[in-house]
Amino acid sequence: MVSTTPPDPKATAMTLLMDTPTTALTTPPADVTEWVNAWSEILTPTDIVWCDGSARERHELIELMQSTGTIEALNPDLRPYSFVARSEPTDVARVESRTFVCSESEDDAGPTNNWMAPDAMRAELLELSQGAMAGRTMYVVPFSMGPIDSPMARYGVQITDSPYVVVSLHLMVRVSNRILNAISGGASWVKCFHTVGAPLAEGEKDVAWPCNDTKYISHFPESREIWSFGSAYGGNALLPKKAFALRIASVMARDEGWLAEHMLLVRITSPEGKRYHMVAAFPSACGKTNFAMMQPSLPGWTVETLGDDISWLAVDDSGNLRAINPEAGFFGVAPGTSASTNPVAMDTLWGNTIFTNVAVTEDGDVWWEGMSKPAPTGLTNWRGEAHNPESGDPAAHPNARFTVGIEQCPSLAEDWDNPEGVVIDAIIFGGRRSDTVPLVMEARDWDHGVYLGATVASEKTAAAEGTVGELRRDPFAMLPFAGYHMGDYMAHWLSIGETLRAGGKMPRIFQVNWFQKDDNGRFIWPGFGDNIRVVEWMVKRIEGHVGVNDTALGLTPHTADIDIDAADIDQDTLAGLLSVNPVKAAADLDASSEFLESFGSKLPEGIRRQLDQARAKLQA
Ligand code: GTP
Ligand code: SPV
Ligand code: MN
Repeated sequence: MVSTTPPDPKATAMTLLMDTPTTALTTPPADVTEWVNAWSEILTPTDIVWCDGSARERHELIELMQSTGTIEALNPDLRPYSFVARSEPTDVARVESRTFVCSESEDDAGPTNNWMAPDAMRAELLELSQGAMAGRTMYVVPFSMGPIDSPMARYGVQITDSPYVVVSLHLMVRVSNRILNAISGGASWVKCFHTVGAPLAEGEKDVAWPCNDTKYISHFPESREIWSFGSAYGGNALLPKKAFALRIASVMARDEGWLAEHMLLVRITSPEGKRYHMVAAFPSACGKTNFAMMQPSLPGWTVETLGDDISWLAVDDSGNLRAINPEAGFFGVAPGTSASTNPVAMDTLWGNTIFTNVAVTEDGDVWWEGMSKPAPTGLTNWRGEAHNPESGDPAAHPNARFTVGIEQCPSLAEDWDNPEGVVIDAIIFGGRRSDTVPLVMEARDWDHGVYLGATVASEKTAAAEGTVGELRRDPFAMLPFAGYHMGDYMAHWLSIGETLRAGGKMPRIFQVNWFQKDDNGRFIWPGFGDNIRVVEWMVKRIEGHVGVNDTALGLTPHTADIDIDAADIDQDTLAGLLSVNPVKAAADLDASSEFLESFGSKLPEGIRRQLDQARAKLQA
């Protein structure tokens, strides 16, 4: 390994920051510079670049990545200024088995997180990181989660040796050197260290997707730090997203009295012109982006996009629950996205988009399973080889993704980056369940709603490593993302309910399941734009226009109250989707109960009470 002396970071900063259109920053904050210098001594990068978030910087990195083969330009006539990246086949999704919450006490991480003592983890990663950036540039990326200067925004700085990560961050979050000024002014910031862990010897030729077989995605909740080693993919490497905005932010939220959630955020407008704001938590690859961009099939309804993956929620001075989207772009699932399922996403992806692990057509455009039928001939698959349709392998990786700025989304709400956020009328929980969970239910009250969130289970998807289709408990769709003990997390949700109750402004809580299947394995509910029919029912409930059936699981609709006019489904089928099978429900309750009881004394009394009530109701 070759060790080089990086240039004085301040001098580097001076020259690069001259270009910035955002601020005339003179000197980076001393604490950031100190942190950068300390890491650079360990990592021994060739040079250090302080990023400003400008279009020019992005352009230069895109040029660089084309020259190294990390990205390839698509046909500019079909997909202007858009690129495809192909990852190493070993680096295609979040690696939950290598994701750690390193709280001081193991008990704080809880049974659902991998834990290692912070000192031991630091020692291990420091050893791995010696010279890890040799031959590479270290980029210093200052970013804001949430509108800069919003009371709900939080700042961070990511160091990384991956230009792919820097460009992705440009598209997905607010990267700007204005944040360094805010930090100089005393704002706190989260330290995000990332390396692909692939040092280059002198003269060694780089590969298109450098990464390391050894991976660690480590979180230090007490010191608000993230150390990520070995992967360049998604949530493993784009640290502001899952690592910061969920794992570290959930700890900040616990300490400061708010919520950091794996939730989309939308504005629904009824034909009467009345607006409702809703958040929905579904596990990875279970429909958040699609819901957030819904084109309602019921006339007169509109859905405006505010966020598609993460929401930060807080009770304001008037007692309302408010939400912002801390991100500024999408890292969305490509397979299944089409002009019929999600035309808004297809429009959003017109250009300026980085696609990762998709297939490429003969004429240089993108393709993935579900985009069109039949598949075009002459595809290049996600590994860069000629696609063989006979092989049975997909042309695009099942977790292929698009990275694009939110401003390109045609359904984006005009005020999406209002620093005040929006007042939430309804919270929705959901999962991917072939059976057992009805199409929609309403919670009896807040605590029952928290119980519905706590008992979400979902069939696994390709968004993380593991067996696709296997059912797992995924409370609040936060199993891989809660930065502290899941039992304490549930207690925190119950306590937010108490605060809301004091102000008398309780959002409704619902549970949905778009994914029930028939005996042939086909989805029964039409889904996508037809999901508005379920949302319309929620609005009727909010307005007090319709009654419910009080079932053992929760409040379900009268079949006649869900408008299926002109939808591809009949009343009997709908009745089936809304029904509760007591035998399956009892088995599910047993599984939930076993999972929740594993929290021992950390399981809040409020959740245990709900479990007892559910059991009593099922036996009645
Ligand atoms: P992450 O980005 O991983 O958090 O995923 P997500 O929750 O945003 O999921 P997304 O909306 O990208 O959908 C994932 C997959 O589910 C895609 O293949 C969609 O086509 C499919 N999907 C989304 N909504 C529906 C629906 O209502 N019905 C059915 N059958 N499939 C859906
Ligand atoms: C998810 O898995 O929920 C995602 C993709 O949104 S990633 O950013 O990789 O976590
Ligand atoms: Mn997600």
